[in-house]
Amino acid sequence: MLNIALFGPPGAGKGTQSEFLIEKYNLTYISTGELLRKELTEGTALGEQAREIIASGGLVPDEIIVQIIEKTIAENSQADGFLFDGFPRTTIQAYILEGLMIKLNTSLTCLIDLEVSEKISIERLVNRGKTSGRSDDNEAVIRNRLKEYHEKTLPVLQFYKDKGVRYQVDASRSVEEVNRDVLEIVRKEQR
Ligand code: B4P
Repeated sequence: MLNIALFGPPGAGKGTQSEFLIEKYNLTYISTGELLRKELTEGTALGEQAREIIASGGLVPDEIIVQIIEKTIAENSQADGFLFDGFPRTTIQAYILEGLMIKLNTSLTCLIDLEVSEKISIERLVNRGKTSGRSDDNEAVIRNRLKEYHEKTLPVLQFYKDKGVRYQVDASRSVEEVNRDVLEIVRKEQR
């Protein structure tokens, strides 16, 4: 079973690279950001709990993320493999993912860390904000998302470095160049 996590700051290109990978490897796509936005659109109780936090650029509490992830994995327990986009984002979430993978008798194959500078993150997301309609795609909120990333998400890397499954990719290049490196990592890990 192939299980991949795409990691990186806001605007690194996680969503963009996910599209190539799910198509090529027939993976079940789990983007916590997308799942949360669906809850917001549907106006569920969970979505309402998350709305203000997302709009201000904070991280949604782990308890909410766990509910969403457990439900989505349970609904897709027969999947050939998973692609996690934007999860895990805290060390607690990394432990939770490990437990869920063990239950499925599998493990995370690789975590691909898409590295970009803050300058590029901000440029890409401000640009996307012109058309995305996302409440969190404006400069003040993006800066807060980056702050949260540095404080709460970056420490997750150590967890995967220790397990020997963390790979780095320079994500400041074109979509095609990044994609070539990402596919190369997955090809090697699949063996
Ligand atoms: P996400 O939806 O995950 O938002 P993100 O980190 O900004 O990633 P996104 O997928 O949108 O951007 P990408 O890197 O693909 O999360 C939103 C919010 O939900 C979080 O702030 C948080 O509040 C909450 N949340 C989600 N998951 C959570 C969790 N696990 N725990 C707690 N809270 C959670 O960048 C895309 C942009 O860059 C696009 O415009 C694209 O066109 C452009 N781009 C990509 N690659 C490019 C390239 N190579 N060159 C030029 N442009 C490129």
